[in-house]
Amino acid sequence: MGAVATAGAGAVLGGFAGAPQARAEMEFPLDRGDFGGGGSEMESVCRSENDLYDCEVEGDLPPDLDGMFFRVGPDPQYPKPLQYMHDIPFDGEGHLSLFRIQNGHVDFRSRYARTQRWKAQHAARRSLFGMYRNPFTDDPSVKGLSRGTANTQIYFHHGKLFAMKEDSPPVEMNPLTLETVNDYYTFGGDLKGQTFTAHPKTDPVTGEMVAFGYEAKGLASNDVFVFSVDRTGKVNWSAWIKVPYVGMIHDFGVTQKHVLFYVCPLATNMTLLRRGGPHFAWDSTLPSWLGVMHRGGDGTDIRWFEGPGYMCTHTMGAWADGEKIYWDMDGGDSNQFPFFPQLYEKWSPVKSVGRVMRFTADLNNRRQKFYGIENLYPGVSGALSRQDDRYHTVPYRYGFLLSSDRTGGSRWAMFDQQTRTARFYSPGPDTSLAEMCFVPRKTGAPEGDGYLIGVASRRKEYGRSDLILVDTQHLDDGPIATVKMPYRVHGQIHGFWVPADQLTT
Ligand code: V55
Ligand code: FE
Repeated sequence: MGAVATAGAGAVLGGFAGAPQARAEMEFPLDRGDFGGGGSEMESVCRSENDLYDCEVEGDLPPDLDGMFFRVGPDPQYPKPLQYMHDIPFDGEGHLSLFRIQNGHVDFRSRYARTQRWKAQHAARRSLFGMYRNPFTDDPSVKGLSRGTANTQIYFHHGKLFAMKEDSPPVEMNPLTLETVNDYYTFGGDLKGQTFTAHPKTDPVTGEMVAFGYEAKGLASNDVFVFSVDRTGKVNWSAWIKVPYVGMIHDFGVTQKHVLFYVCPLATNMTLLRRGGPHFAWDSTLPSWLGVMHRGGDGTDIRWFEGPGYMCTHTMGAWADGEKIYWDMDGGDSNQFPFFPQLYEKWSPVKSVGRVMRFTADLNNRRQKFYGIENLYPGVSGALSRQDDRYHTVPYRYGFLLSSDRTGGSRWAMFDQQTRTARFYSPGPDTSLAEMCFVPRKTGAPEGDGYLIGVASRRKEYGRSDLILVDTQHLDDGPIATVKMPYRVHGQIHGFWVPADQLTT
């Protein structure tokens, strides 16, 4: 996935002029940096939906491991019209895969989410949607359809599996067949906003799922809808808040008592949108804001703490001690998504390096204006923080990060927040790792006791994929099992593990 090099605001804003254009025939661009590029070339788009019953397994899968590992990522269904060929990699249609693990066997399946957008393009046999989150660039025929691609994360709650994109409501999928059940899920009509995050959180005490959506009253609106859903799927609390400025709010934090928002300078840019560009641009003149509100309230209590213009995307964990909140995220000093334009300066790879940060704010301190910042592991860089998902909203001990070593090789890091130490699984130089998920060893296993699961790409084999399982007690020993795929599976953003016993309870 190529990055668009940008010079300054003028060059950037000038670059996206033009209206959508119909094309008579479908040609796949050869340059993989172009949207939908590469066509049939290795390491380019995938597009093929696959079933593989009884995958080849090297090593031993734990015989009692029973569950589903889901992943999803953008996989362009069709190349874009020429003037949108340089769309960003986040705009491909959501392609899901499922590794069903049971009795030491693995069955693989992959399917596109049949979103409204996918169905319209399928019927037309071409791309109908223009730039990333830019409705001004769409073919007139798709007016009124959801633009959602369902390409970012999978989540499971009240017996339902959702595929999500933060600009639209979740898409409900059948967790065993990956058939699309509902292309616009609204929690029985109680999702009052038009959007839904890719990163809901589940409260392990109440079983509630807490979620939000930003730009919830339409394009570039400063409204956020925040709500919770009980174990049966009923919305049991909701509130509206407003953000200090409109920008990407990719993830959020939830404690037993609070909801936390982080607004950072990847700002929604109407000028860019009107000129046919992508949704966001990096505006280094802006600060970041950390908002804290109470769950169960009406949102008027939200308090915003100011901070430097960092870019943070993913929550490792969040909790509260009374009215003092603690929020761990990975983040960099500046823009981490170089394919979004920089308004004022050149993109800096050094400033974008991600570290694990701890943010704090104390609601009982009336004078606190700025949130507290601590760099927890200065020597470890990475992105895509995770935790043992059973510890959302409560104090936690173990965190995970897709890290890179000094040579740029990828590795999985496991942090012990109690001892402030990190351990690693490093696959060696010829493999790149995707984000990992934590899998509890069994129902009720202690925090962090289990496996890390995720996809490895073998660079010397044209990116052929293996699914690997590493024991968290023995990261150094390498995978206990490797599911050897005979091809490269489609790319992913996030993955999600669902234990089989959750399907029936
Ligand atoms: C992210 C991914 C997205 C997106 C916004 O990983 C943020 C962060 C795959 O799409 O639209
Ligand atoms: Fe994410």
